[in-house]
Amino acid sequence: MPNVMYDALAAPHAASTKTFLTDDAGGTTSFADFTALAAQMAHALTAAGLRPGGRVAVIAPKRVETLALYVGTLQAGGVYLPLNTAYTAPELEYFLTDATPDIVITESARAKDLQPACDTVGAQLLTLESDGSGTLCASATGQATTFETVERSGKDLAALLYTSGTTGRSKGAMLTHGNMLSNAQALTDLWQITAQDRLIHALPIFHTHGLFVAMNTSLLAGAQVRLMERFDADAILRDLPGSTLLMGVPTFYTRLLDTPGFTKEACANMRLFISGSAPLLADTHESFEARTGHRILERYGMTETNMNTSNPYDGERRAGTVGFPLPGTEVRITCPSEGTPLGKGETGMIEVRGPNVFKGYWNMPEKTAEELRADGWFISGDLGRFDEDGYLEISGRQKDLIISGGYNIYPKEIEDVLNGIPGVLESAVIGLPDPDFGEKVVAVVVPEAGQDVDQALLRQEAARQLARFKHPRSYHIEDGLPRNTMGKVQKNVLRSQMA
Ligand code: MCA
Ligand code: AMP
Repeated sequence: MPNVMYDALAAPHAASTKTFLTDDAGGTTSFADFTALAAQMAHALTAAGLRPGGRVAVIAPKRVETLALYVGTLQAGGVYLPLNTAYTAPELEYFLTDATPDIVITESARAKDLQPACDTVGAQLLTLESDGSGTLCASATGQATTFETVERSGKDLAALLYTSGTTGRSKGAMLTHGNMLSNAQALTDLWQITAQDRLIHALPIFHTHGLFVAMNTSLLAGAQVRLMERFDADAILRDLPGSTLLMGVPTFYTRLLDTPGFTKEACANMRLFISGSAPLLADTHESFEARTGHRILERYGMTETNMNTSNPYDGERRAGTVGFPLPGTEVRITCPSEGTPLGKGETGMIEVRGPNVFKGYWNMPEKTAEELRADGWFISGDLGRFDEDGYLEISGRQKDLIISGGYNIYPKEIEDVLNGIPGVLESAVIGLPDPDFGEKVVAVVVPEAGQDVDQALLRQEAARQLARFKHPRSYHIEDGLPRNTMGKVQKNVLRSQMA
């Protein structure tokens, strides 16, 4: 049966004995073994009750089996829903009850916490441990290594990815087979990824960057992937000579620049370094070139759209810009309040239209209507302008968002937690510059009149409810927050005060 993503990404490799994945322990998996494992995963999922269009929620370690689970989900007609392994139980409970998956895959250590939500939505819970054992693999092992692919057209959902909302609740971005394949094709062509490439993969596999940008392009091109459990500059240094490609967030590049031994010679075999998910400082760009002789290629994307723009492969990679719209994708600048297109060189809202743009937010028609225009333009929430040569510069964000080490953090979510603590009148969470993570989270808390707020309590409550990367790195107790005449908190004023 035709299945858009599976047919392009996995089926062509079913008989290939070439190495696809190499892991930290030196284990290798060929393309053929990978597609066989994906088929076994598809059987295991179906046996556990996955229906075409059903969601498979995955909170699992970065392993070959997890990637096979992704491809197996697509093959079985399911919708892949990856979730950050750092999320706390209350965070995960929200995603599971909102997405109502057929299947939830997680480590057994989390099973007890997640079982009630699974029971509520009628999901089957299977386990996948960091050593590859667990009930999922136990079920997969005995299954056939081929699977009758479930039909999926370009319009069918392939993935559901949550992205936090500026007004609190996270929104599930519905991505179709057509969205994902068109983007993978555009990037593979543009970045000239081929079967001769070997990608160093040190990103997490629960976000667009590490899963779709990195894995979909590699599968499409038949490239090899060196799968690292996490970012480790020394491990990358060891793998550079046998590799050609690295995709990372700016923190990867600043950390590599801080690593002795990261030299031109060490990078001699490398073809391309790609950066995204957060702004790459022009300074980092220049230092990187001076050190390695390579100009980092910066691109720009979003969960809702996959990638939108990229600096050129051939031609000038301009620091401080995210390049040109991808072939097939349109980008325009509009007036943030009126939505009308602005003139050349003017700064405004970045809007995106094309085959990469998602179908809408899961169960949130009003939110979808607010951000996705009827004629297909998606309102990104990022502000920018095209320079005189057509390179897109991102100048800021209209959405209240902090990007720390490539992870998006919505201040509102943290403020809601802090405001719920007894004795807290109100709070404001801001991002301040950080040399390692780009931005760091800082909380300003105003106690109720006559009350003392215990910082230990603030930390404790943040730890209970929020993933570690969202925790404020410092708390400041103040008598009040700066406001404009409309009563709105002036976060720009707070940022300069706190800086
Ligand atoms: C880890 N910590 C963090 C972060 N990562 N805190 C804030 N921001 C972070 N990004 C916490 C750890 O829990 C730890 O807490 C402490 O900070 C220091 O951890 P460290 O060991 O230094 O961190 P790490 O494990 O080396 O991770 C840093 C990292 C990682 C490699 C930059 O965060 C990472 O892989 N980021 C990539 C995120 C990503 O893939 N984003 C793409 C989203 P403690 O000290 O208490 O233990 S997709 C996207 O944005 C769009 C679509 C796009 O365009 O790509
Ligand atoms: P996410 O919600 O995780 O999809 O993150 C998407 C956001 O990351 C975008 O809306 C931008 O604000 C930001 N982003 C991604 N790539 C870049 C980049 N190269 N430069 C600046 N910001 C970026």
